[in-house]
Amino acid sequence: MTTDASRGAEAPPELVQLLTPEGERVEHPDYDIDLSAEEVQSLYRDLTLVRRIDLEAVALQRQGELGIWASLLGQEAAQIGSGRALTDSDMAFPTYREHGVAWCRDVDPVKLLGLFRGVNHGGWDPEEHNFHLYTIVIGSQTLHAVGYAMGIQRDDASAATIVYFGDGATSQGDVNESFIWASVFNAPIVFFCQNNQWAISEPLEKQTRIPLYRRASGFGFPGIRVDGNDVFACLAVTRKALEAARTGQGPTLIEAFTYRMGAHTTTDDPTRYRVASELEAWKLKDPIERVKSYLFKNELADQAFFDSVDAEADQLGADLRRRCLAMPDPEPLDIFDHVYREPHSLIDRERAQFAAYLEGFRD
Ligand SMILES: Cc1ncc(C[n+]2csc(CCOP(=O)(O)OP(=O)(O)O)c2C)c(N)n1
Ligand SMILES: [Mg+2]
Repeated sequence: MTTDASRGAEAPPELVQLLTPEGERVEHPDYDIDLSAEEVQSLYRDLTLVRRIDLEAVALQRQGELGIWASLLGQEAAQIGSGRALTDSDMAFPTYREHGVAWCRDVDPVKLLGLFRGVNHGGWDPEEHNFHLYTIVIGSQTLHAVGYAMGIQRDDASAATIVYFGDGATSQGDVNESFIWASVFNAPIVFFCQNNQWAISEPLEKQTRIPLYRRASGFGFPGIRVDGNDVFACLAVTRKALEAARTGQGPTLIEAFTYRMGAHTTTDDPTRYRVASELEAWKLKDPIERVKSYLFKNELADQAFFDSVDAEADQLGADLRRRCLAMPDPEPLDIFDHVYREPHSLIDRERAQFAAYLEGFRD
C-alpha cells in the first residue's frame, strides 16, 4: 500500500492522457481527438467559468448566504470533458459535486445555489436538461441511472446514460448492484467515477487494493482509467464509451484519476487529515493551466482571448452573487405542494395543521 505524501502524484502507467500537465499534446492509439482552436478555446472558457462559479459559491457560503457547498476545485476537466461528450438526448445522473456537468447541461448556476441556500428542493427540471437532481445518498443514483438506461433500451432509443459517483461510492452495495444489473442487461450506460483520492477523510487505500477501473472486469464490462485533469482525454474517452453504449455494446466504467483540491465540503477541514505536500504535487497538474499552456504555446489564442474569458468570469461571478441574494425565501406551506401530483388527504391534513401552527406566530 502507498501511504506516502506523494500518493497519486505520479501518473500510473495505464492512464489515458492526451495533454500533459505542461500542455504538450500526446498521441494515443485508441483515443485520439481532433479539436479546432475554437473548440479548445471553448473548453478553456468552460473550465474557467465553472471554476469561478465554484469560487463564488464557496465565498457565499463563508458569508453565510449558503448552508453548505461541495467544491469541484480540481475536478473541472473530468466534468467538462465528460459533460461536453454528451449529446442532448443522453441523460446524466450526478452526485452533489457535478457543477461542471450542470453547466454543460445548461442548468442556470443560480439554481444550484438555490439548493445549497435551502430555498428549493432541487432547483431544475431534470427532463428539461436531461440532468437528474443532485443526489446526496452516496451511490444510490447508480441504480436510478441503470434503471433509466434499461428504459432507454426498451424504448429502442438512440441515447446513453452517464452516472457520476466518487471513489468512496465504489464501496457501496448500490454501486456494485448497479454494475451487475448494467452488465447482465447490457444497459446503455457509462459509469463515470471521479477518483479524487478522498471520501471526506478516508483515503483511496481504504476503498480498494486494486485500481478502481479494474473492478469492471469482474463484472464483465470494460474499465478504463483516464487522466481526470486532462479535458481532452476525458472528452475522448467518454465520447467513445457513450457511443459504445448507444450502439448496443453495453456499459463502460471510466475512472477519472483526479484530485479534490478543496475541502470535501465547506464544513470540512482537510488540513486535519492530509498533508500539504500532496496538494502541492497536484497543483502542478492543474486542469486549466495545461489547456492555457497548450493554447499559448501553439498560438491558438492571444492575450485578448484570455482577458475576455477573465472579464466574462468576473461578470458571471457578480451576476451570480446578485441573483443568489435576490432569491426569495419560499413560502413555508409550499413544501406540501409537490409531495403528490394529486390531492392527498393526509397531506391536506398536515398542511392545515402547519398553517394553524404558523398562525400562532402572528401578533
Ligand atoms: C449512503 C451514505 N452514506 C454516507 C454518507 C455521508 N457521506 C457524504 S459524502 C461521503 C463521501 C463520499 O466520497 P466519494 O464517493 O469519494 O465522493 P466525493 O465526495 O469525494 O466526491 C460520505 C461518506 C452519505 N451521504 N450517504
Ligand atoms: Mg472521492
